[in-house]
Amino acid sequence: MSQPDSVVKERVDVQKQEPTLYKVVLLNDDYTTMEFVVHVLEGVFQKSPAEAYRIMMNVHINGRGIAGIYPWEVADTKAAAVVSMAREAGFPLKAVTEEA
Ligand code: TYC
Repeated sequence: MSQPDSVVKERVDVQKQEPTLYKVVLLNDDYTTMEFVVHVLEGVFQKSPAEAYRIMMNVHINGRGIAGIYPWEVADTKAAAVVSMAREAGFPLKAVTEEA
C-alpha cells in the first residue's frame, strides 16, 4: 500500500555528530599519596605506570592535570570512580569534569 510523498522520510543528514568530549581533571591536595594517585590513574584510566607517574607529577606540580578525555557518560563515571575509591581509602582526592 503506497503512502503520500509527504509521509516518506527523506534520508538526508544521516551523518552523526561527534559527541561533545569532557576532560576528567585531577586536583592536587596535600594528603593523598602519590602512590594512590598513580594506582587510580592505572586502574581507572588505563594508563601505563610511566604515564600514570607523569600525570600524577604534573598534577602535584601544577595543581591540576588531565587524566583523560571521554564522552560525557564515561567521563562522569570515571570521575565518580576516582572520588569513590579515594573516600574508601580515606583520601580527599578530587576529580572534576570539564568540557574539552
Ligand atoms: N600532592 C600529593 C603529595 O605530595 C600528591 C598528589 C598528586 C595528590 C596528585 C593529589 O591529584 C593529586 N602526597
